[in-house]
Amino acid sequence: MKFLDRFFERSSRHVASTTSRRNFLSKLGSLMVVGTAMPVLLPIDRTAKALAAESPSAGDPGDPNSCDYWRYCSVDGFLCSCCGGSVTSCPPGTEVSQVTWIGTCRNPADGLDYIISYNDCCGKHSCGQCACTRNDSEEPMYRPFNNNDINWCLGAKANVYNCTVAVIRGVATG
Ligand code: ABN
Repeated sequence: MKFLDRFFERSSRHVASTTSRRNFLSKLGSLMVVGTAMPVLLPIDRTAKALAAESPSAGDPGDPNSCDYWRYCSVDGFLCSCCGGSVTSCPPGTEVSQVTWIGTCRNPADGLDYIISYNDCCGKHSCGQCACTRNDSEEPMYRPFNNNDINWCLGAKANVYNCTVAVIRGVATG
């Protein structure tokens, strides 16, 4: 019986100490501190912001069929939006290259810099429409890692180049 008394006393004390108002407030305080530190400590997924910029709206100004469209700041090739595809999708019958050229373009709507990948669409002869050569931050061919005059279809199943898409991959920070 003494054992049971002690057991129930201890459990009741434990429940009382862990459910007190002070304990609740201290836990809430800890959570708040951790919550404010989280964005600084953890890598943040900014895909939502990037996807918001994907939707054609006031947040994505300009004409995707024009070389002047903000996402094409570092493009070199035929725009898929003029070739039966769109700014983000390849024309039917072509496949997207997995190896690609990456640029950083400023969206005039929100002033943010976005990481854009310029994937080539492969498997059909050159589209020939809307040829664009903007090349922000591009460097000469003797620095191949910083040059975008490259047929990325050479890394795909079908090596024939058709056109280029411009896909937002994220928001550039720092
Ligand atoms: N990345 C566009 C491209 C394709 C073929 C040749 C030059 C540039």
